[in-house]
Amino acid sequence: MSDKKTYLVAGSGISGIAAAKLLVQAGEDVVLYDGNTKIVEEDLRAKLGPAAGISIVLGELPETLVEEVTACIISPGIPLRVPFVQQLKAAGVPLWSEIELAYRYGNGRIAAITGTNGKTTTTALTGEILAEAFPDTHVVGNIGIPYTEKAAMLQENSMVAAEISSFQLESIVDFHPAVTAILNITPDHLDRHGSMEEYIRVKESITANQTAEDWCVLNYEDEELRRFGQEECVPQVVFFSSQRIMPGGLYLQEGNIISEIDGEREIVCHIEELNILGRHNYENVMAAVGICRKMGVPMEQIRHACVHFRAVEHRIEFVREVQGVTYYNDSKGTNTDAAIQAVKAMVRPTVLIGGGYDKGSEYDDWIAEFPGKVRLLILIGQTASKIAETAVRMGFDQILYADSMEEAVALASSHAASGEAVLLSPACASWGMFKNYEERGRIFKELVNQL
Ligand code: UMA
Repeated sequence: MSDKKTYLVAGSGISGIAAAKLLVQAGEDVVLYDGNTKIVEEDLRAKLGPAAGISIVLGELPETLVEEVTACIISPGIPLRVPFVQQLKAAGVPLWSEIELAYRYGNGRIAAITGTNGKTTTTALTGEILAEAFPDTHVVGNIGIPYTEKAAMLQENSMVAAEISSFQLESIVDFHPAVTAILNITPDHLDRHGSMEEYIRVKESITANQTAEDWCVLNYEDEELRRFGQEECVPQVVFFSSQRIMPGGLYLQEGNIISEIDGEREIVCHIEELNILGRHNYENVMAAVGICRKMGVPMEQIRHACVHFRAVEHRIEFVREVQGVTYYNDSKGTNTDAAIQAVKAMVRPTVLIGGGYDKGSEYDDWIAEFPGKVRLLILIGQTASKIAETAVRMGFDQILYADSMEEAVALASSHAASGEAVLLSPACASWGMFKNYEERGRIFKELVNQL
């Protein structure tokens, strides 16, 4: 009898395709399943490449199939409450998230990063720091590169920086990173997890298989994470804080990022040496430093990577300095919450370019952050007059209008004085004027680079 197993890969997005390819390469039988009947099977086969010969099931999952399955690899976007998953569970079929599969087939030392906000930036920076010391470094996960896509090439001495979402953590079994980090936990994805308690439990389960030999980096200023670190966390804890001195951990002091890990007080760098802005980003840097110190990177290499790190594209991304004016692209600021972070991060008087597609949002909270930060507002798009009315009602009347991004950048550059900043952070979606926020950000950067 063959010991070949049949794996059901659920979801045919980038996780499912990469998971199916990995299993086929390992010689297993695979059924790729997706609930969406509109998917064209030929398109999937094209994406599967060498795995194109596998069975594909679209729509309803036949009950007979459930009995044949060894394990189901579930894509992060599929909620566990859906009927076919419940059916598999009832039949005792093990459920593995796509990162669990990658962990089982992969090798190397893993740094796994989760949290509600900042995980992409922290993972990207962690990857860059690790790469300074270890040439065989891989950045994977929720950041947009399925972990299973890289699993087969991971060797014993490979380093992995993995961004892990709560969706991916729901179905881990043995996933065991050497170092984990939880950056913060604020309400998000509650529709999926049911309650804040459950969302917290899932996030903290990133440490579930860690032992007292391992490490977990936690934000001391997040009350829940402080409690978790002090009372429950099995691996050894490194705390970071942007608000107070953290003996034995990481903190900010007079603008310096300080590490006291391993009992040695070291200055990582001054925040003005960084190319990313804002308290939340200094927290991301502290987390990445803590992770990489525990992954064995010497401080000099950590420092070098930190001061050369550029923001993830479109997130308070430094573009260029022209005649003493610094330009930032925060096209990812597609809602007021994200745009508020960008305004708060500004350390110079700022000319702000905002406005865009109308999602029915209110702008009061965003404008309330302007005093002491925003000197002039340049408005574009459908929401221009709605934003202007709110601003004027709230006592802010330094407003100009532009019909295009080209005009907005020209206006901004002629009004911004040396020592000031120009920030594109629209608080609105881009639709109507642009295909998506990426296109909006790229056009802004092109115009700034032409100045
Ligand atoms: N599907 C079903 N049944 C369902 C639901 C979905 O069959 O009940 C199918 C859909 O028809 C679709 C497929 O599942 O064909 C999509 O799978 P997916 O949503 O898991 O998408 P992937 O393309 O595999 O991308 C996923 C992550 N997506 C989500 O978590 C929703 C990506 O994160 C991640 O980059 C990628 O794996 C690689 O690891 C995106 C994300 O939005 C960026 N993440 C959330 C966040 O950051 O807040 C968690």
